Amino acid sequence: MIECKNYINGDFAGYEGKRLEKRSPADIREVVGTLPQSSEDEVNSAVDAARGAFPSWRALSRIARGVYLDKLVQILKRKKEPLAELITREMGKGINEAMADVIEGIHMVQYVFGTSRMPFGDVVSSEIAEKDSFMRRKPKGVVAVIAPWNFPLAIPLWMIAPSLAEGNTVVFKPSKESPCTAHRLAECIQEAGIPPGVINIVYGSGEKCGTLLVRHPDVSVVLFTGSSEVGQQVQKICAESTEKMCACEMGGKNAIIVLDDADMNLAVNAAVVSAYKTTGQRCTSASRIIVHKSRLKEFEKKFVKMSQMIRIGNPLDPDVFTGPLINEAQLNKVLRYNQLARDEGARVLLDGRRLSDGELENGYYLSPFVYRMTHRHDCRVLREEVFGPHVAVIPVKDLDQAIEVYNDTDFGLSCSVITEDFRKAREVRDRCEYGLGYVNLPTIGAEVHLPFGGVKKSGTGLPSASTLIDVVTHRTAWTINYAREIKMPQGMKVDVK
Ligand code: UN1
Repeated sequence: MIECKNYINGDFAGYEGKRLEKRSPADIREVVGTLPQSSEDEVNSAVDAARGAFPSWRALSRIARGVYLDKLVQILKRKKEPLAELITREMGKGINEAMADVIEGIHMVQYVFGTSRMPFGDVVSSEIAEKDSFMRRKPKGVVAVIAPWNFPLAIPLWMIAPSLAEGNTVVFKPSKESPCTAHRLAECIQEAGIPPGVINIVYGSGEKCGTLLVRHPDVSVVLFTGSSEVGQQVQKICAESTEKMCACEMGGKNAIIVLDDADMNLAVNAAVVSAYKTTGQRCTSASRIIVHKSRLKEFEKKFVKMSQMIRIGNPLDPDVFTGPLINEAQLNKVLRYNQLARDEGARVLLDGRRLSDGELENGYYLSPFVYRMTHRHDCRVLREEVFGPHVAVIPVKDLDQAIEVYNDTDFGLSCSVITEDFRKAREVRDRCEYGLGYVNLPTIGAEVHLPFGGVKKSGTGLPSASTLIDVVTHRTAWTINYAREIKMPQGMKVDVK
């Protein structure tokens, strides 16, 4: 059992108040850890610590900051196995996926460490030969990181590592559903010798602790990954201040488009992976499969068969494909959407229900719900994010209709097309609205050196992962004159008359 403690100014802080319990979604009898519910004073001390550490951290060379990140990577690599096991126990995804989460986090820190020896600006030409101009990046200050539970290590590190490398300091608030991984990360940060105050961690609810952080006048940037509803609130609060910047990664209603020439085995495999990995609880998960009508029967038959075959159970068992949902509320939400699909006219191909036999009795397990539905703009289940094993198969008559159906949601995160025809793939590339596009692949599985982020309600247009560097830095112009006189651009005269 892990007693999570706020990590402020390099120390694990004491806490007198009532602790929340974090139980395993695979077996709610297991208490994985407990966490504090931070008070306003505690949040303020974390921000003060970050603000206090900012001048000396930014004054280090980028390479010196990178060296700390390299130390962190060495420690994370050594602790890969226990971290992955903890992630699985804490939030219920399969052990292989939990390991991929750890590896993705490590990749981000490695990537950022590598960039510490890369140029961090541009040399820019001037109209005046005697002038040198530069674009130089400067850190913004204190970055608040508010991260979700579905990637307890990778997503925080996507946001923390680039922020630190660029010279910012950080206050990180993990989700109540994944505090223990954050606590272990704090231990790794301490062991890496990252100076006190450079990164601080506070636990608590989004409503209280998250809001306090977002509102705090000393926070310069908010990096948020979570639901669209909360993301919109974060944006509103930040808009009240003139300089506070936020980058929000939010939901998705992602789809795979299966065209008439698709390799069917590939299509079905991509659909199963996209729909059921992490129990459909990735923002990149696919809950819509848009299928050309000439291949509909064949796709449905194979997809339903595979959906019945997947092993659902204890996520620590490496042979299990799909673990539990994160909590009871989420399980009930998925069941409500299953019912809504029926009410909205779905033809149910595979009924999803709560699984409670044997060892599943004490967890939040659900079997896949698969249905066929003709696309209608007013159909809520085809437009709203569900976050669970809930999949619509939507028949279309041609490529144009597939693209139209794909775009008819408020989201635009991840899109995949299964085709052998490069011309059709190009149409999808150019006409579908997404941040992550794939051909002959699942909608999940992005890599850190690419931009990660969507359009419409999926994001604020400031992608994270490698491109987060643009969000946590201010690009400044720096111009030097080497002439003995003032020479102006745009033909401006300087002789004083
Ligand atoms: C998320 O679900 O918020 O592309 C992130 C993927 C992962 C990241 C998902 N690399 O599925």
